[in-house]
Amino acid sequence: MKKLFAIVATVASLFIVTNAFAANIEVKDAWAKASKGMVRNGAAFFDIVNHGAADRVVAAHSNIAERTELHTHIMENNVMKMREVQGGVEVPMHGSVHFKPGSYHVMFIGLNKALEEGQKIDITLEFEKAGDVPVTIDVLNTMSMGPNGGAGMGHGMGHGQKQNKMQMNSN
Ligand SMILES: [Cu+2]
Repeated sequence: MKKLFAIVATVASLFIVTNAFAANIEVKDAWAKASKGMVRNGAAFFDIVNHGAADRVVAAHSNIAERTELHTHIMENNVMKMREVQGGVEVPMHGSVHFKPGSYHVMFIGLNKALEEGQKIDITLEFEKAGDVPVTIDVLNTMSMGPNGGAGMGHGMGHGQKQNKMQMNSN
């Protein structure tokens, strides 16, 4: 009984320090960039940590935009393009996946309203095994490179103003 209590206390404390903890999946440091000007698209980034067997993110859902999609960036003929991810994103056993600018991201297409700095957004990530995992996203200022100041990030290719230069095939 004492052991059970210890486990419950540990799980409860995890709820406080992370955005989401469902089964073996933990989603943390979730953030999005505040909208700039008339841009009606946005993107969210986070780290997914898997404490169990291999799983897969198969979809993202929100009610803040017309469409919420899993995207990645690929280089094609030296042009950076955004693509909707086909078949989901694998999260390896006891591994992690980083959704970050220039790589995997959750894409909001046709935002209902501009994302404001300081705002919090609730979305759901759908996993093959863990099911629906709620994620709370912090909207940071337009200059932000993320909650950790962009440490370890690539060349900073993001969204916002660069949006219209990218080609999308998700229609
Ligand atoms: Cu995108």
